[in-house]
Amino acid sequence: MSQLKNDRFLRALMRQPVDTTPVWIMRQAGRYLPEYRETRARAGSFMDLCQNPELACEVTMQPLDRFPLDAAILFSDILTIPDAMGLGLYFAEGEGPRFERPVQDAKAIRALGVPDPEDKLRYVMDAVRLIRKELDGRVPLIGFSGSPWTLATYMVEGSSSKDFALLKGMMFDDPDTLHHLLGVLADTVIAYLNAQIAAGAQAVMVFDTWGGALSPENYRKFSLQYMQRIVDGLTREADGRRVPVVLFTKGGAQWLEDMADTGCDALGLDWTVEINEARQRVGDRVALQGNMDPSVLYASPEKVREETKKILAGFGKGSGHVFNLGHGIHPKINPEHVAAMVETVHEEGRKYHD
Ligand code: 1CP
Repeated sequence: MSQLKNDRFLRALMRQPVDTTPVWIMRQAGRYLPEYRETRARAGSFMDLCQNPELACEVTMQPLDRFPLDAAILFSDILTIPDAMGLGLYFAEGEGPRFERPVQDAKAIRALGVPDPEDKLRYVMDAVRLIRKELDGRVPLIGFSGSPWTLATYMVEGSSSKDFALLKGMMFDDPDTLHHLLGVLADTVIAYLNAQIAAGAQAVMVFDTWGGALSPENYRKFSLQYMQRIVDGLTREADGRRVPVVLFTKGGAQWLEDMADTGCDALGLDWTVEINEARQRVGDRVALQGNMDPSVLYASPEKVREETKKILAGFGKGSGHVFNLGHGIHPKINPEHVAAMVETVHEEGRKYHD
């Protein structure tokens, strides 16, 4: 494997010195880019795009060719796991993800097994291998997965949900069945992320998009406990280098200390917490990734620059900050505003590193 030409993302996650603050963007390959829409139209469905390693590699590279980003993220989706478990993922036009066979009772849940990542999810590993080749050491590649709790919301509800009625009903009435599901998912995520690392992922991120919908007690029991199992089960070194693990619970700002206690390397932050407060609370235990409100990018480039500077100043001097949005970029954002953000991070970021 070739040497990394730009490793400031990995160094910042390890809180090692960097020349300037690294930046990448959640959902950086996606519908706000005309070149993504073009490839997506050529692929057919969203799943056709994910399952074709050449096309997945092409869209992974698109944002890097436009902006000087410091990391690439595998183009895929968190819902490849339930699809590989047999739930039948599909995307109805303009409606988001759906499952043909959601798992809504103990019988369906007890029948689930852990899929072999090099079999049913081989297309993901092939994409990782191809992207690493194509990157040729330009920047590191991030692998990812959903958290067990977040995957369970889609698997039980059968689609996106606002209130998680079925899943939360199960949580209170039949917690043993839910714990069984979450246990199978944790084992699956460990195997899946370790396979991504073996295939070439140089950092991994766990997206707990819906953990913030839980009470503190139930967050610990039904989401954090399983992310802890994942952190404990992951390969933490590859090619003689640490493979950092980033945990992100959207709406989880009140639990940052507990998340840091898992032994992960970094926390993703949404924009509901001040980054300086988050830094004080976690101290030097973990690095922080975030946390600009994605809606800032609707404003003028001047305003985008101003808000970007505020986040950099909020974290302050020293390593341990990876600039990002607090959640995925929206499809209607003008790519020129993104360019203003990325440029400002690199220029202004120098002030905070010796
Ligand atoms: O039509 C299209 O092109 C589909 C839009 C789309 C895209 C671009 C979906 C469907 N997934 C993705 C890619 C994707 N999803 C990435 C790619 C890599 C990159 O960042 O460039 C990643 C990391 C994800 C992760 C993902 N998918 C999450 C976790 C992160 C988050 O944003 O909270 C979740 C919850 C999903 C489920 C999903 N897949 C797609 C959509 C529209 C959704 C969200 C549905 C919902 O809101 O409930």
